[in-house]
Amino acid sequence: MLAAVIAYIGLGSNLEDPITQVKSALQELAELSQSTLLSASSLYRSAPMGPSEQPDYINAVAALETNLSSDELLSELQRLEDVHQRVRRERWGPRTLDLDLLLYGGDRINSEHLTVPHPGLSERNFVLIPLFEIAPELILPDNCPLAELVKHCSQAGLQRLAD
Ligand code: A4P
Ligand code: MG
Repeated sequence: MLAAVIAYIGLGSNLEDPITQVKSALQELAELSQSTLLSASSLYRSAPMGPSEQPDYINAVAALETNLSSDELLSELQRLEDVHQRVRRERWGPRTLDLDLLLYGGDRINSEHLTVPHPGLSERNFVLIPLFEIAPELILPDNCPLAELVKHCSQAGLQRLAD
């Protein structure tokens, strides 16, 4: 069996009651096999990146301790997206649930279907700020402290929701 690693998952939704979508996805992550949900950030409301004619997003980040391989975890995340009847229409367009594998331990992965760290990680405030909330000491695989990225990231368009 693989040694357990800590993976960070980015959650996003901007259709069909996004707050409920993200909360139920967190519950589903807590029930994943060979995995334990360690923590979850607050929910954040964020202005859409990409086409602006779409509703605001709800975003959050979760930390998962898992014995699943990165490929197995990606398959599970895609299965959960399907459970939420995610319709893939246009790139960066609206969606009921998007689950991104942000980090998988300290691994760097570049396969046909998986890029880790997630390519958008370092420039998206709706990823960096929730990640920092649950992992303020995190060092990224390129040895850059998360705190450094957060220091230089604008919080424009991002609002933490009360619990
Ligand atoms: N894939 C490769 N690496 C990964 C990874 N680390 N995690 C592949 C997850 N998937 C990964 O994904 C397309 C393919 O990426 C998958 O088949 C998988 O093999 P997708 O989720 O079907 O496509 P997508 O999400 O439409 O495209 P993309 O480029 O991944 O979009 P993003 O980067 O996820 O952005 N604005 C706000 N405010 N908040 C958001 O959450 N999200 C997006 C989507 C746009 N604007 C947003 C937000
Ligand atoms: Mg995605």
